[in-house]
Amino acid sequence: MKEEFIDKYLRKEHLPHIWCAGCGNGIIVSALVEAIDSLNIDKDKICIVSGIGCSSRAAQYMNFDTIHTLHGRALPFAEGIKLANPELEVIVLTGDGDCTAIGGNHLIHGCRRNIDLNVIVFNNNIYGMTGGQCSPMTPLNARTTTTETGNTCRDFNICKLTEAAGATYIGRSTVAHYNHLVDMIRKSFNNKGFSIVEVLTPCPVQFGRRNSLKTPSSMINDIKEKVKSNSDIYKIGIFKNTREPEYINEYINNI
Ligand SMILES: Cc1ncc(C[n+]2csc(CCOP(=O)(O)OP(=O)(O)O)c2C)c(N)n1
Ligand code: SF4
Repeated sequence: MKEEFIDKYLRKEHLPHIWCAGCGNGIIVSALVEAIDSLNIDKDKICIVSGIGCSSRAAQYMNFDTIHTLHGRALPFAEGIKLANPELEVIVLTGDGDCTAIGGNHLIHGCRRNIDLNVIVFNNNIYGMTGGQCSPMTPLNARTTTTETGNTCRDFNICKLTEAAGATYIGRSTVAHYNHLVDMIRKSFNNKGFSIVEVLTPCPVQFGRRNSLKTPSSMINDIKEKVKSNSDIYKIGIFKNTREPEYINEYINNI
């Protein structure tokens, strides 16, 4: 991350961070602050909300108004904050487990309401913080501590899931495509409605070493290969960007 961004956007007193060497989480934080900086958004108009997990720790390191909430509950907290103060840009940082397992119901209803939030899903395909259990976004056949012989369940395609549920900005990028990632996040801020950016990111410690991807570089190469395969679940880009009635506007108009 650029030195000036560390001074401007991070809580240096909370560093060093807890993330393992080769974890992709720091790259996502860097892309997020770069997107915020490029849009010149007033720091006091931003609130960052996270759940629990390695990824959700990001909120603690960021020098904004932040709230590190409960596992799976970042979205209800964020919705409450946005309802109380619609002027705020509310950003949600969440892991694939946090967002689609325990928090999955909040996700689909947040999309259905089209409430104006910016959600960034750190998709490392696993529960990193708690020792590598299977998540709803663990690929078929992948080995985890709860699927030692290979995952027998299909994984969610979160972009399709949120499209069906009603989100109005949907994008996917990866930590191996940094400029693209900054762009996906930057564009999500222009949407007045529920925005979601899925970010494919490596967890070499809990996912990689169980799945023949022991080094961080092999994980990054694997992400690049998956993107090149152009299969539905690894395609990157914007999949939806539409203007539709937003929950708070509708609510206020109906009073
Ligand atoms: C109510 C509740 N259930 C379970 C947990 C334990 N827990 C903490 S983090 C986590 C999973 C984290 O996985 P993910 O959201 O994918 O984030 P990552 O650590 O991979 O970034 C779990 C199950 C908890 N803290 N609270
Ligand atoms: S366990 Fe995985 S997600 Fe958690 S900090 Fe380590 S590499 Fe990152």
